[in-house]
Amino acid sequence: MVIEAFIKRNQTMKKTKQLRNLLHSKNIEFIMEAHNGISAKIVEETGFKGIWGSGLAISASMGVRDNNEMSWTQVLDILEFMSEASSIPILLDGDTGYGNFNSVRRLIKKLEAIDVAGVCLEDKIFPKTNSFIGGERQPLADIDEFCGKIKAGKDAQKDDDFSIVARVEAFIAGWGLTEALKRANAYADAGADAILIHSKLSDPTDIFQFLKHWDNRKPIVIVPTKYYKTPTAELAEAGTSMVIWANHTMRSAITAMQESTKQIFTEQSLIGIEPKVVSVNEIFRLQNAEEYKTAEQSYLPQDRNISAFILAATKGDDFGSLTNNKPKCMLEAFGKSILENQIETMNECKIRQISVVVGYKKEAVAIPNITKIENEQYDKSGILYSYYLASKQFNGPCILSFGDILFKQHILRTLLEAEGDIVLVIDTSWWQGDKDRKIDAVICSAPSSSSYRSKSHTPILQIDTSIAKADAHGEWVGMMKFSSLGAELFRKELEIWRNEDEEAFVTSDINSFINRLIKKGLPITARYVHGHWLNINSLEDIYQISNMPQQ
Ligand code: SPV
Ligand code: MG
Repeated sequence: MVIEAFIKRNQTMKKTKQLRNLLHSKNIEFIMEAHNGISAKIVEETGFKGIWGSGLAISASMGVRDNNEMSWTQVLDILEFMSEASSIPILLDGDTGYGNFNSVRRLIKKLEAIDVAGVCLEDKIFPKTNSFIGGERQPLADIDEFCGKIKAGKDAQKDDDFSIVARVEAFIAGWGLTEALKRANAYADAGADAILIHSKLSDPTDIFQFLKHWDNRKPIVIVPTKYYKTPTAELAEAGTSMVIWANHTMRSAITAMQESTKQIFTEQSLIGIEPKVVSVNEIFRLQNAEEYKTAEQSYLPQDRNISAFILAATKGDDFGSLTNNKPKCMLEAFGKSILENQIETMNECKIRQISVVVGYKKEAVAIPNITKIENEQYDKSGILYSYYLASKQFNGPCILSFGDILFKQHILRTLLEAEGDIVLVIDTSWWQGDKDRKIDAVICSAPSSSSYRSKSHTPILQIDTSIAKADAHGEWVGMMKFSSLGAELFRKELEIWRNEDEEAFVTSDINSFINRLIKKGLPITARYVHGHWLNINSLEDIYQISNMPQQ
């Protein structure tokens, strides 16, 4: 909670200001190494208030040496990802500034453009070598020349809060306290915002000597990589303002990568490694994949991501022994099951994400590339309960369809193109109406019209099997479409009803629920079609299909 509150507060404060506050904080502060976008994010999530853009770790992550083998613009490319991935300030390890005073000016201009809060410049000669590799042989920069870089940098920055930390390498290069202090003072005079005093000793003698003689005119930053055994309290006590944990994100990543690859290599299997590594979902979380999903819904044409739910949990009452071993959706029609016919049509309309609510003889629904949603209560509940189970998986716009209907592709296309949040396909052909069975008749605000100017969708006023034929405008085919909003409204209303009256809810049919939504004022509309679909309800229907001439 504390970390979350901190992150939230920081998101509103300029990164340059955040770094400045850290440098001038009354307490000792800590910044942590990162070397790419994901490590920057991890450092921030952990709770650190700042990031060290380590030259060593960034070059190592690219598989090259800490000798300015990466060009400075290549470093900037990485840094831009790091900056984008985090809202805490980054202090870049800018080595020697990658050249002379003019390079520093250009560098700072570019750093400000990608919201990097500060740069640390070290008083060595370009191209540099890491301080822990033969440091005593490394030449130091001329003091005046280095001061010129600092001045040029300070003059170049547009944001007053951008920080330049001057790094004194005197101890690294084998010089003593006098040289270190001389340089630190000169750099402070030149305008440096803080001094980084570095040491490669495994004890903090040099650093403590320096701090003892430093008059606190500028904050002091240290990198205790080699004298790591010194308790932090002692570092604070000695007058350190900021500690850089300079390379441990990279080093721990290397440990983990070496161990994991070795294990997979020797075991030739992933079984042993799986419990030791984060899930792929954790990668998605760090990448903020969730936001992408939401954005897709706002900005992509909705139909492109439409999913489908087919309600196929029931046995069907009128099929005799045909449904002894399978639900009616698996009965054959035109050489394949009803369900496969439907799925094929959906696939042809580019709907790939298809879920089927199964119940009776669910194992018989053996179709590849579908997701099964199990309705354990298929024999105790009404069809609404299958809708309810489907609604729990709603994620954006979707088609819902009965599992016992066949329809031509153009009907589905018409529905996909229809406007509206909750749209039902309503047939006006009545060709099935001659049969002696109840149909899901609907009354709309207007009948279907062939006029060019007629509206493509018409509000539905009522749906019921008891509506007299003379009053009805058509028959619901059993298919409907939801926009993201429609799906969300539908899902919420199902939940509300369930909470209100569980018993009625569980046994309800879908028509009662649609009428309830209409009464509540939800926008439910009809998309009229004319024929070219089939509802398979009985043995007679199956018989008709088998004898139906192809036209
Ligand atoms: C870095 O992290 O690249 C540093 C610190 O400059 S050190 O490696 O200690 O020189
Ligand atoms: Mg470095």
